[in-house]
Amino acid sequence: MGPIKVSPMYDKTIWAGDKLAKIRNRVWNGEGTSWEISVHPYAQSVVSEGKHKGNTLVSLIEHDHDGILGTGVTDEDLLRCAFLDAKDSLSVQVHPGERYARENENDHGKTEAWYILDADEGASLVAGSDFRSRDEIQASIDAGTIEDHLYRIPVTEGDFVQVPSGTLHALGAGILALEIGTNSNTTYRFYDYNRRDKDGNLRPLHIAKSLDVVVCGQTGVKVSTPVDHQPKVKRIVDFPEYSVDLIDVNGEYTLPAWPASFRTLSCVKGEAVLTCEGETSDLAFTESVFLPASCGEITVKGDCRLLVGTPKPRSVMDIKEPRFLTDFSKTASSVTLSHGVKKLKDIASYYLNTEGVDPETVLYEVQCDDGNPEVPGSLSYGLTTIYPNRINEECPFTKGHWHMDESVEEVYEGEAGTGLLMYMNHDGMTWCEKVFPGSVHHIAGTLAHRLINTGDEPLKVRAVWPPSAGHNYDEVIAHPFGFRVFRKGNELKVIPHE
Ligand code: M6P
Ligand code: ZN
Repeated sequence: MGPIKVSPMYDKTIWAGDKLAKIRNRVWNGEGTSWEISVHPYAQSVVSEGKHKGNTLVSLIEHDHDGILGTGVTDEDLLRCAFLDAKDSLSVQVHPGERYARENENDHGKTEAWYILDADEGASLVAGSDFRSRDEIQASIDAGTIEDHLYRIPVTEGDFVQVPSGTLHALGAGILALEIGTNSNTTYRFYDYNRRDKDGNLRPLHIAKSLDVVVCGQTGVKVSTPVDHQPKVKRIVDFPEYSVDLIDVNGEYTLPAWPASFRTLSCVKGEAVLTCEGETSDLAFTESVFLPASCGEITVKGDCRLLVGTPKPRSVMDIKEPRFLTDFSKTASSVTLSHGVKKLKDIASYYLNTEGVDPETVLYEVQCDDGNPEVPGSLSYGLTTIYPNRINEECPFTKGHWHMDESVEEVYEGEAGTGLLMYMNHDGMTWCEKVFPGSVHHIAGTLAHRLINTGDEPLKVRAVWPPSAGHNYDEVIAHPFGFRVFRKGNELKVIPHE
């Protein structure tokens, strides 16, 4: 069996935009959503071409469950593709997970991922909040300060935003997004900007249920994949429920068969010609097709970007690779890691005498899996490497900092080389701990901290800290650490900071 084409089903919404209608050259009457592929009772896709034309996808499944969905694939594994075309912001909302939806709504849970096809300049969306508890949310509702707590993510074409069930979220104004999500139509509207529809009515809110299902501290994750027309295959979304692979085709690509389950295939840039089992069909820009489990391999021709949604049947436990390795090489293409480099010229004023030393000398670098500074409990994991340079005998060091939030601690762990971890309290009292492979340092939030390489090898130190701590460098500039550390030959020489 080949790809199955179905007809889109449109819904009017108060926030609707006409970007999709313009792309599709159709008359627009305020439709903001389009269910592209769905077997949900709310909107059941009907086959639009071929010998099954006129039948619902559901009826095909009833006749040939294993051939269409795959053996062992059940109702709760199904996926839905839909467009959201927003001229105005959607309500701030939250979807239940599977367990709650089953027990309370006779529906499935909703986890979703948005691919941004088009976004107006400066567009952003909401995916998460800094609320730490339901009590905090309730207090903010009472005080009318919800908007101050929402976590906004700027987006542009090619961005993916992952929104697991339980995340407070709202697609923003000026965005056309394709949503690939689980098979659900349960939305709890939490906040609607007090806006009224054309008849002057507020839309109903579902605050109690929202509070039941919201997962505080859960934020959406953005992965940017700018359109560069270079052929590639990347797994961008890897939820427990399903994955989404991005496939950029420029020329020809063979999409292998996947007999384990059905898949969804969407064209989000350009257009493609698909050949499967000797039959050829077009896949237009913004079109999605359903690939039954029995679908053979597909040859794709064109200059296009495709998204493939693949369910992970819940009866099978998923065992994944770790996201990245200690050398910061990534095992999943959707992981973003940061890398900062400090040269002498960036921090020359911290040293006693930089004369004769090349300002381009790299003193240290920090590789990091950055947490989210807007989420109080989020963690960053970094590796600092300080190279064994001497700045006129002064040992190289990190800038050193206090945390902006001094209630926040940090842990360092020595991995290679030898050095010192210098501490300073608010009285200017300065002391050190030795750092060597295997040394562990639990840093109090009330102390400034700086690493110093006193050895002949790179000093490598791992660090774990909440990025919400912030870095206070100014205080260290105003009141420097009490000592400078030099090395003359094999001797350490410590002099008080003037
Ligand atoms: C560690 C952590 C980071 C810090 C880095 C470099 O990896 O403590 O927060 O940024 O060291 O230190 P600094 O910012 O003081 O130069
Ligand atoms: Zn720190």
